[in-house]
Amino acid sequence: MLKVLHFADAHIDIATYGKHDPITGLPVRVLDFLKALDTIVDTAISEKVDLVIFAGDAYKDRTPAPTFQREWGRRMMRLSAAGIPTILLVGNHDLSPATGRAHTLQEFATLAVPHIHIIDKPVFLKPADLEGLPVQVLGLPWIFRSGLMAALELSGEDPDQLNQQLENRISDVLTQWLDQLDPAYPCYFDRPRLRSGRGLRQRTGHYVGQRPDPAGRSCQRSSPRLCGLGTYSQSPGC
Ligand SMILES: [Mn+2]
Repeated sequence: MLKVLHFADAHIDIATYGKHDPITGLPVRVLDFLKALDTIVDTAISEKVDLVIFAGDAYKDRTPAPTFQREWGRRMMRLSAAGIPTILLVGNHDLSPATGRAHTLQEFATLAVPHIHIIDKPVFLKPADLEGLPVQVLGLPWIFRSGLMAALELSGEDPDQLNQQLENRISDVLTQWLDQLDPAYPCYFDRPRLRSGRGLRQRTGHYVGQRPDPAGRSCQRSSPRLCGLGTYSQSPGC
């Protein structure tokens, strides 16, 4: 059986309150996040998981300080060195709304870090894309509405109409992917929340099937072997 470790919303740089640790110089609160991240990485290695799926938000700040990048990078490199295929999906906090800016996970792709797979655009990963693992992943990273509009060549004159158009196009893409699923392999659906109008946000669930969103309906209909993974938050902006 395939062993998958999923986590999300690391936000390791949230350090608004509290003292600094005199030895590392890092905020004590950050040390808590890093300890939790160590537990995740240790578990992935000790349990010999086949795949790690991170569903977005390594940091809170989309321009993280080098110290935080070092700490995140050290831990991802442990997964890489252990030879564990690791998917890092770009979340809303990992991406700048400004066109052309790199996201916070960019360097792993630029430097082609072994076993680290960055999802920064909608993608359907098959076994051949995932080092031969018998698994499929539908990756839908965070895309700001302006970027989504540009990618889909939509104009934004009427917000309600635009939301509907976006929803339809995303649903179309997902439906096409779902039609191509190989029933021989399990499939994971990896995405953060979609950023768009309130109406669409309310209709898009974090987990497949838990809320009445087009992706959820399509996925439930398509395959009982499909599992949704995502970020989880009860409040906007997380
Ligand atoms: Mn988050």
